[in-house]
Amino acid sequence: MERVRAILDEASVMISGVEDQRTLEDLRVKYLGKKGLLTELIKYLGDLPAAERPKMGKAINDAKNQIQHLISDKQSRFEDLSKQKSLQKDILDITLPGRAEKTGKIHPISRVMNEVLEVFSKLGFSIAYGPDVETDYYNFEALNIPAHHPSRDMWSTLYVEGDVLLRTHTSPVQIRVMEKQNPPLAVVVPGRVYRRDADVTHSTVFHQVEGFLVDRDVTFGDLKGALTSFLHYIFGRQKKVRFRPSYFPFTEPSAEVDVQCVMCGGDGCRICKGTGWIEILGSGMIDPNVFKYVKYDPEKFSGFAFGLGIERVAMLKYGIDDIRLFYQNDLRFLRQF
Ligand code: FA5
Repeated sequence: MERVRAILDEASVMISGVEDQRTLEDLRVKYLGKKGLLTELIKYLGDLPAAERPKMGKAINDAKNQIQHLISDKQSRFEDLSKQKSLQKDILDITLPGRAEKTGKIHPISRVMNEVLEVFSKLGFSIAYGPDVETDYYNFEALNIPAHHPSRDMWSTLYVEGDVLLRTHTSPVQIRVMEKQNPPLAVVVPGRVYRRDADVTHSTVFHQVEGFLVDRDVTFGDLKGALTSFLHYIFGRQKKVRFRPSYFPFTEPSAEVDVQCVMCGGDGCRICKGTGWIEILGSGMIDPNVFKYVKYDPEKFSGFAFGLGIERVAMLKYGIDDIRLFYQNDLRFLRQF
């Protein structure tokens, strides 16, 4: 019995002094394990007189329970401690401001394109589309530009193969629509076009919106009226614009429209090549020869057409001095719109 008490006393002192899990486990094995001190004592029970065995057995069991109790206590204290430590380490400050999600923006070219289409749809125009890969016939021939004609030089054309090319303007869609529909019609055509062209105001791939209106008694006054309303919508009434006589094989008479250069306010700079103006569109009264290709009677019908450069409009609207910025996808640039 003394030995039991001595083991219990020693275990109590040892367990209360333990500071880590591993030593605690060692102590459990030492006192309660299969070969532990108390388990060893049980082996000697058989040597005792039968009358003393129950008393002794109970004393060993009680000692075992007490030691188990001390170990469990210590164990749960260790667990609390490590929980506290990890809470301190992984502290979550719910008062910190959150990280804002970066949201996408509509690209300035799409934005201007949508705005232009919206203005023309308010003026009663419907929308049509045509292919980027075109034939010589639609891009040139049916627009009154025969193969031998020097005006082909106006469009630095990228050919795919033979008579197949990347359209140099949206004008071929005029022919495609007029082949299928009879006047009266008022249509706009948004699309990508391609030319072997590149500098601060010229891109190899750029966007145009074609517009055309055919009816009886359409005059140059109608063209000027429609385009002036459009320009006022887009740039405001205070912006200076001018109609300048020009030449296109598929219109007669023809005019180009310039807007005062935003970079220099009209004084002349590298963007406007010293002229003070930036050209945004070509236009004119549809040439009667074009009507012959689509079997419209030029005696009955007349019409106007125009082709607008979207990048140029965006440059003027937002004061952008290099067309290439639109295609570089630099987020610092794109986030400003
Ligand atoms: C044409 O493409 C004619 N099809 C326009 C037209 C349509 C005239 C209907 C009459 C009737 P032009 O080559 O000038 O014309 O181009 C029209 C507009 O596209 C220009 O005013 C300019 O704003 C824009 N543009 C032309 N080349 C480029 C380029 N390389 N990069 C960006 N914009 C360009």
